[in-house]
Amino acid sequence: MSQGIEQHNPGHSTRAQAHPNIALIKYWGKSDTLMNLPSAPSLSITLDTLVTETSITNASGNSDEVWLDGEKTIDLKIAGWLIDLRQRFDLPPLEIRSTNNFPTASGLASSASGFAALITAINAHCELGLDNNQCSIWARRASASAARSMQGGWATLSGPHWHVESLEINWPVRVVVAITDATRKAVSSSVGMAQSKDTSPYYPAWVETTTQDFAAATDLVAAQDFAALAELAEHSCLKMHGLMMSTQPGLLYWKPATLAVIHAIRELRAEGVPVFFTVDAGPQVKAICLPEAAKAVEDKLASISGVQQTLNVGLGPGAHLVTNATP
Ligand code: 2P0
Repeated sequence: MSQGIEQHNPGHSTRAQAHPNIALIKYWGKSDTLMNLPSAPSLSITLDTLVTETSITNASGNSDEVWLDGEKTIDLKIAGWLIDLRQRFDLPPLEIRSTNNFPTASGLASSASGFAALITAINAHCELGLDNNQCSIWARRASASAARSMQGGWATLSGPHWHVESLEINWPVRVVVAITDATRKAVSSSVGMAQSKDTSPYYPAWVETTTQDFAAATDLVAAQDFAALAELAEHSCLKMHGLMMSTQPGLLYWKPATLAVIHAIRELRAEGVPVFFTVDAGPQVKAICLPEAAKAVEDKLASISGVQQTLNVGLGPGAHLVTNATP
């Protein structure tokens, strides 16, 4: 499967795009840090509008160059992942340029879209011959949530193979993102997960019940049972944040406005609006709603003090190539 460096045209550039995904049944914790295997399955929706675009060219020098949002960067996670990839494939030094049209590392799943776009672009550029499942396994080794961004729409990541699978359902929900603080989070997900596993007394119960939640949620999505999915997804989210808060030192990703938005969403649902919330490892709130409710949800969340910006997005495609131009 190894590809010779001499096959790569130095001027050739390959671009790929991928979108963040939002987990409704959450992933938090690993059973194997070397292969980055989650300790429990997760279920997600891949978004449109928010996008990572990554371009790959052969580097002019002898080492990789990584540019994130226009700044030359040394990214240890990318560097370590490339070492693993080179144990399997013969890659030339690469110039990697990646841009996000949304805040990086603030709970909007930039590592998910980032690594999904990266493996998609490298796979094509270096002719690795990986299929979508294999790409999702390489994406997962970098960031488990990245495996899910290989797939569009409703997707799952579960054992024993731990590659992405599509739920093969056309259920076009909308997601209103309420941004309350766009600065980088203080504790990365990988570090936080390890701390939770090592220190939280709730961790075994989290793993056991998330596996049950996942099975129930796949059935609810197949039945398009929004009301029951709303209750289960909020439970998964709050249970994950309970686990985070019970970690030592406690992981508290919320801002005051995060809680205000959660309460507003619960009030809307009590009034009959089909909407529920989820929150990841950051202070933003994602309100998942049926399409007819999206405008009212966005208007309500935008009016809350501390909400800096709202985004109203739909479901998007999996990672894909943009172009394969040779200048
Ligand atoms: C998720 N998160 O299921 C959960 C919910 C954040 C909270 O997956 O360690 O960047 O690189 O595998 O995938 C974010 O964690 O973690 C994440 P690693 P990742 O979306």
